[in-house]
Amino acid sequence: MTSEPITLAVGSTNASGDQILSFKPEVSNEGISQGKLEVNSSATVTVSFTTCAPPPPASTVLDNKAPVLTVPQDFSREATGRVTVVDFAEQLSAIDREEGNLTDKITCTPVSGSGFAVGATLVTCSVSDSGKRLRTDGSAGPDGEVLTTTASFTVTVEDNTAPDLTVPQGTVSIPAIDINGVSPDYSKWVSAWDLVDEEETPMPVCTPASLPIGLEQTVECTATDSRGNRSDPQSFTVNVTFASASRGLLQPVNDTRNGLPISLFKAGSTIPLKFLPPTFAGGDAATGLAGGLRLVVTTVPASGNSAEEETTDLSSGSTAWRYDLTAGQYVFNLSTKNPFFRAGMGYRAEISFQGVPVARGDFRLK
Ligand SMILES: [Ca+2]
Ligand SMILES: [Ca+2]
Repeated sequence: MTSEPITLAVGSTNASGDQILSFKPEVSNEGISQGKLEVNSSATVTVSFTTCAPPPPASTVLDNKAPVLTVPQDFSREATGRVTVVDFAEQLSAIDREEGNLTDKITCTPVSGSGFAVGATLVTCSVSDSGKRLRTDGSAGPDGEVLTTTASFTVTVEDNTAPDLTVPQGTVSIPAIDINGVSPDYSKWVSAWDLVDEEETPMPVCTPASLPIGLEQTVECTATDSRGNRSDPQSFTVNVTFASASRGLLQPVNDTRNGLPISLFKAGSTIPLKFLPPTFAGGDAATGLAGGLRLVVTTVPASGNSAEEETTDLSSGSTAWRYDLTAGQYVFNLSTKNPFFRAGMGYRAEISFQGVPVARGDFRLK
């Protein structure tokens, strides 16, 4: 290519006395790699150019870049057991400029899907590339140093769940150990299970700790795990009874449960009501009950008599109950002079201590 002459400013001279010209062609420099300068006496400069091939683009090897590793934010999970399986693989990713998706090469300690104990656990993940390098033109360059990226997050397993508490559904009967009742070992009837504590779940706490002799007493229990999560209270019913069952009356009142005929007494007479003492859990006879015994006499409708039962408590105003140490029996002399007692009627005598039956017998008046 040639161009029209252009006028250039004259600069200084070099050591040889040549004129040095400095100029910037007002044309694209793409095709200009060299030129030729001629200087004449009148300082007219003629510049001619030859066309050269464009220079090849510069192509250098780029530095390797480390993979970009993405891990979850710190997060929490509710415990599902002594250890809780936590899966976070779906939340991991790694992208490398030179090698693309490296998610499959991520390693974590502990690994996703591990069992995590209650509390905070630091998870550290890392991923390494293969050290590949690229040229600026996108072609593969020589391998460089392998680069590793590390990232951490915290998994916190929390236990906010109270233990499962199990109490009896029906009424529990517990024999008294003495006249004051019993301090039950509730672990025989009550249990708790906590997902995290498992077999180390603390025993439930039940109140009251001790119970008097008596029926239909309410016991309330709660279960608390080792981290202080307390269950809602649950209650059940306890009868504190005697170890021996309710017994029949002794002679002179026939025990009809043994097949004897019903005893017949004259109206207005005094009937001795006697029975053997019940026993406590250890087998000892309960001989100190006299002050708390209660007698209830009920009419038993005779055949053809449709009258409703009547009930009366004759314990007050009658001779007191006493324990006959020699005979080993409780004794109560029942006077039938009271108008409640009438010839021709049948009666049932029921004796209890703090509501717990201890003896029962039937008789008739003539
Ligand atoms: Ca890389
Ligand atoms: Ca728990």
